[in-house]
Amino acid sequence: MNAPIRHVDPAQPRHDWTLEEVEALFERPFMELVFDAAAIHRRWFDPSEVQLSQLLSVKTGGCAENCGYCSQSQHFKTGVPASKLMEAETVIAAAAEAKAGGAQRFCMGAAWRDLKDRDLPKVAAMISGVKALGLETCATLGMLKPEQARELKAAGLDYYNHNLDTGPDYYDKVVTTRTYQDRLETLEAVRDAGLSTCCGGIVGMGETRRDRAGLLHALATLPAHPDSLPINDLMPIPGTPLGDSEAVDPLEFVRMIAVARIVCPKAVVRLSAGREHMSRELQALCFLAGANSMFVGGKLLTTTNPDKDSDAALMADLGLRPMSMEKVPAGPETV
Ligand code: SAM
Ligand code: DTB
Ligand code: SF4
Repeated sequence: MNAPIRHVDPAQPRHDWTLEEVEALFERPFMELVFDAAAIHRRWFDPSEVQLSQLLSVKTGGCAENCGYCSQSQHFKTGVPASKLMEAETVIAAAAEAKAGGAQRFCMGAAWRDLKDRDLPKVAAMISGVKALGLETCATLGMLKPEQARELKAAGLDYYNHNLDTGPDYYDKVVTTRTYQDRLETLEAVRDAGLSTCCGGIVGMGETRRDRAGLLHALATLPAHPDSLPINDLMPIPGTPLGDSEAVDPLEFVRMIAVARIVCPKAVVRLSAGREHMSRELQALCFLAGANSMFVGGKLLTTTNPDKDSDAALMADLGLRPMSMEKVPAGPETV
């Protein structure tokens, strides 16, 4: 039967979830789980609103890390050529175009293990320029030192994306050039600088349901819940160790979204990579289960995403509209 949810008000954020409780959510009858997640979603957000983000790879390929899912690692032959950090003006022009196309948030991604101080002035210039366009700003640049996080904040950065990617017990099956603890330390620097955190992970890397619960448990027991929580469905990249991974059952993917919504009720849950191979019906279920953001614009970092017209049609058919930005949580979660 249904495992009881321990708290009095199921929509109030909790930071004391146990792994067993999170696993028990995954085990619930599908309809009950989605219904509860949808109810919690409505408590904190207008369920007809979806935030539209656009990504740009500002520095592609040649990365020193060996993340087994990634097209940009120099450890694997994926055919993605390495390129240098883009000029700030080029990035700002791309952001202006994204805004004109309807994007509300612009995320700049770099294939770096960590941010080098020598690159900071150029990165700060792009952030300031994108912010000045009136877009919400996000960056994902690898590991950060506390001082660097403060400089990014001063430049106008709203969110820093740094994913835990999977549960702690599965992490070293996916990447060995850094540890879970390294990720947690950057997240701490990000929070301490007053930046909002964007932190989630990937399903479809051969992990178990317990590992998926482990990821959401790790996120829900952070000192502050992520403000933005991306759930990526693996885009299998030929040439990477995970290039032949078996696809995850779509209903299991919906469960992941629903449990994320329940354990981090105030987070903007982002339906991230993998929409390209999802049916419209599956995406509709994800929005019902609490997803309220997606990447738009035809391209993610190095892989493809649904085009503008098909997303516009999907939103129209589902009665969804772009999120009014006053409703997006303005700063880091306080506990
Ligand atoms: N280098 C930085 C880092 O790893 O933090 C930023 C860029 S990295 C590409 C950002 C995130 O994209 C990863 O943490 C991972 O969750 C996601 N990602 C990368 N490749 C992916 C793939 N093939 N499928 C799904 N998600 C992917
Ligand atoms: C996140 O969690 N997903 C985005 C964003 N954060 C940076 C990246 C998805 C990348 C998908 C693979 C690619 O395009 O290279
Ligand atoms: Fe580098 Fe990020 Fe790709 Fe890992 S996920 S290889 S850190 S770009």
